[in-house]
Amino acid sequence: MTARFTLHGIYLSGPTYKVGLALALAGEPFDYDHVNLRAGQHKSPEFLAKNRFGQVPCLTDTSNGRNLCQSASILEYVADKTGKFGGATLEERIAAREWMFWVWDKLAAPVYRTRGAKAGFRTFDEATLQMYAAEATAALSFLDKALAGRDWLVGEAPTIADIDVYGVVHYVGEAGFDLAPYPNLTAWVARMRALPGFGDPADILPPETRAAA
Ligand SMILES: N[C@@H](CCC(=O)N[C@@H](CS)C(=O)NCC(=O)O)C(=O)O
Repeated sequence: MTARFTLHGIYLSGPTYKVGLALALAGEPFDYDHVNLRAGQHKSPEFLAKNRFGQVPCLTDTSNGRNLCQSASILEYVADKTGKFGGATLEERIAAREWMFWVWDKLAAPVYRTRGAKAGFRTFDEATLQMYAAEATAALSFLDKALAGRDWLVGEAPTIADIDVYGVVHYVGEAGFDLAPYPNLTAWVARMRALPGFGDPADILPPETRAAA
């Protein structure tokens, strides 16, 4: 049987992982379409017709033909359609959205870009790398304080804010930063990893196109 959702992405992509993780945690099987960025597939007319920004991830909802883009926006859609992780009240939904804007603003760039540099995909001069290290440290420290005395970023249960932020925090080690100085954040990471359905990128994103199991 064809799955309701098709995730278009690449296994190395943090934003693609966030969406795959949200679907996995929601218990929603999905078909997976490997987009070959090296070959420029994300700039092909067929792909641009799905995502005008020419980026992964993209999520197709085959029940209505919608193609969704921008990982945080996709998480809101998944929460809306599955009824999971969206937040219990309007206040929680607003707070979740605020966290998702915050993480892209303050943590995603320094972590993802430094990780890209470590893996040899990106090149930055030393001053830029130092700036990213300072930004990552400030944002991780902020997150650690925000998690003091609470289990989840918003309300009393995990939301797409946690999934979205986890989708960046997961790569902190690969970027060469350390979570050890942040006990609240480290405990939250353990809670995320204990959620039913949780998987690492390698569990969730295959290196090739694959139908839902
Ligand atoms: N803000 C976007 C960022 C997506 C993004 O940066 N995707 C990268 C792969 S991780 C990509 O497609 N890069 C190719 C490009 O931008 O041309 C999101 O959250 O979905």
